[in-house]
Parts: sequence; C-alpha cells; structure tokens
Amino acid sequence: MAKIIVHIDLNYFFVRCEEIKDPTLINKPVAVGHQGRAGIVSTCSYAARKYGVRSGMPMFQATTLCPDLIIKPADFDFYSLMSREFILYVKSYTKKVEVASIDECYADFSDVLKDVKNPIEFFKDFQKKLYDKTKLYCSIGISTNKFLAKMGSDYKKPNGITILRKKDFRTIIYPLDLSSMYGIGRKTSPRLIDLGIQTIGDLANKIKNNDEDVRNILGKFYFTIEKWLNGEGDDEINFDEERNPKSIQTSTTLKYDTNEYMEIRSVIKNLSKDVTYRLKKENKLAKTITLVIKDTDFISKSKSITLDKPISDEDTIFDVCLDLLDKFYDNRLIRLIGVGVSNFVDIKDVAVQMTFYDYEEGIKQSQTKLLINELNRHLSKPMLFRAIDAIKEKDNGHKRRNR
Ligand code: TTP
Ligand code: MG
Repeated sequence: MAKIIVHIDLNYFFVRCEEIKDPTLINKPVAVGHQGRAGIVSTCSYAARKYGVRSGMPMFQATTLCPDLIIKPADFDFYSLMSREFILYVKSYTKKVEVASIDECYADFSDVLKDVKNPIEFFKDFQKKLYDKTKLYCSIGISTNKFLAKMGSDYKKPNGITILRKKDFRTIIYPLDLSSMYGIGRKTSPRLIDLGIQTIGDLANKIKNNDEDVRNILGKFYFTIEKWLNGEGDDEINFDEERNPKSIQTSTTLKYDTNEYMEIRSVIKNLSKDVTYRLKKENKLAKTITLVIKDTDFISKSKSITLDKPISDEDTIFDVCLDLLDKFYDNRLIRLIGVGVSNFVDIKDVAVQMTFYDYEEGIKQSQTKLLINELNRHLSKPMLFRAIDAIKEKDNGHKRRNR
C-alpha cells in the first residue's frame, strides 16, 4: 500500500511574518531584504510579484520595477519563532514530520488520512486551523513520495491544495516549464534548454530515449530523475524516534546559500532549542556539543567541545555553538547547519551530585525563563530577556567584532 506523503510550504513566508507584526502591510507590495544597491530581495508579497519582483533579485532592480515597494529588514529571530510554531502545528497531526527548511516540511499522513473521505476538505480545514493558530498561509502537495508532494505544493500558490496521483501526475506536471522542476538547479537548467528541452515532459522524453547528452549533464542524478519522472521516489520521512540514542543531532538545509551572521545565529538558536527539547525528553544531560556546517560544495566541517559538567540547557548549547562558529567559520556561503549533543549522562545519576545551591539557582533561573518565554509569546516579537542573556549577547557581539 503506497504511503501518503504531504509537502507543506508557507506562502511568502518572511513577508507574511512582517504582515503579522504590522497588518497595515497587508495587500501592499512589500519585500524583505537589505535596502540599497548591494541589497538582494529575500522574498516579496504577491502584490510585489505582480510587478515582476522576485526572490534573489537585486533590490535596485526591484525598486525600478515597483517604485512603491516597501522594504523591510529581515528579522530572523521572529521568522524562526514562527517556523517553530508551524512545525509544532504539523506535529499535532503526526509525529512523522521532516523539516526541510525554514518554511517547509514533509510529513507522512498515511495513518491520519486512513478514514478520511474527502482529503481536500480535510486539508482546507488544516489550512484554516493553521491560520487561526499562527496567522500563516500555506500551500500543500499530496502524493506518494517526496518529489511529487513537493511538486504538488509548488503547483498552486498561495493557499493551494494539489493531489498528484500516480495515475495522472504526468498530465499535471509534464506540461510545466523545466524551471519549475524541483532538483534541476540554476546551473543545469540552461544546459538542458540548449538541448531543446523546454518542459518537464520534454526531459522525460529524452530520458526515455536514453539521450546521452542528458545523461552527461545530469551525471549521478540521472537515475534519480528518471525514477521521479516515472512517479517513483523517496517516501521515507526522517523523523526522530530512536530509543535510548547515543547522540542527538538536528540540522537544517537552508533554502538558499547564506553567510549572513544574524541568520546563521538564528538558525543555530532554533536548532539548539530542538536539541534541548529532545535531550530533556530523553532525560539526559550531555557533555559534548557539536556544530556542523556544510558549504555550497557540500563539504562538511564539524567541531566539538566537551564540557566539564554535563548540561541540558538551551543557553549553554547555543553559547557553545556560537563560540565554535567563531572558531572555525570562515565566512563561506553555507548550505546546511547542524547542532548535536553526545556523551550522555542520565539525569538520575547526576541529581545526587548537585549541590543544594546549584539546585536552587537552577530552579530560580528556569522559572524566570519560563515567565519571560510566556510573556514573549504574547508579544509580536521577543522583546524581553534576562539580564544575564543581554550580557552574554554583548560579550558575543564584542568577541565577534574583535575577531
Ligand atoms: P520560498 O518558500 O521559496 O518563498 P516564499 O515562502 O517567500 O514564497 P512562496 O509563497 O512562493 O513559497 O522561501 C521561503 C523563505 O526563504 C522566503 O520567505 C525568504 C527566504 N528566501 C530567501 O531569503 N532567499 C531566496 O532566494 C529564497 C528563494 C527564499
Ligand atoms: Mg514558501
């Protein structure tokens, strides 16, 4: 029995987050990115897209196309917060969720949809509840593997729901422009177009005829793409279920390459949060913390620190990762960031070693943190923080400036 794999992608995500903070922006042409000649558009509202503004476009070109464009600087901390809310929401349906980037995930809905008669109505309700909870919009693709689910969510934006069945997916995706095919990058696409390939169907035809040029251009991806275009592909959702793990790791593949410090920092913060949550769920403390970075050539680098005392708090994991980043990151464009913890100690083995002071202090600090987190949840962006965090922040900033 085929699985039901769903891909969910948030619509005009960064700009939608800005609209949530400031609803007067709704329906206006808005872009997120740096102002000025060196700036690039991260994303823009659908009103701005009508003028031809696009992600990755230089800001001066965007303002030439759309002189009334409202430009907002990126607020990665807030986007990360909203991204977490989104993933938590999807996880309220199934634990089989794989985060693919800041605004998208894959999920296995096979069990959830077992007795559902009308999947379209079901996902309309899913979208409505997501909106009620987070004020975010999303497009959804439903199929039997990750490739087709992803093509489905891309098919109709915003707020689309697209089912791609194995028996009729060809009718829907073969006529599409080659540029809309997931997995064919900006470098490969022009080389295929030079061979006269304009649509996804054209590519499928060439592959069917075993075209040697196409084989050379696609290299080791040839067979994957051949499978995809025949309606087959990976349907495994990578989610965390392992019992008694020896290490816990989590990583994010970025949707676009970046070397922007604030963005990298905020991804690390999010990953530290995830790792802490899982560490606590396992009732473990960890002594070793690892930061992994993959650059755009997929070269992976990692560095670890082993602490004297085992820990399970987010701040320490985050701080150590920032230190590691300072130590080995050389400003290259990054594709993937990962945070891991290992070298575990069971909480019950450590509790007896804690002094009463450690215990009292720990309780006090976590109560303050809980209160602050709760208050921040009611504000449009995190505005409150502990003094100790502000000092750490200042120190980190200072260290970085003096690098
Ligand atoms: P996308 O999902 O590609 O775009 P989007 O969510 O803005 O719009 P859509 O409705 O078409 O899905 O990317 C998600 C976020 O990633 C986007 O809001 C901003 C960021 N991003 C960049 O910063 N630079 C880029 O080149 C791209 C493609 C995205
Ligand atoms: Mg999106």
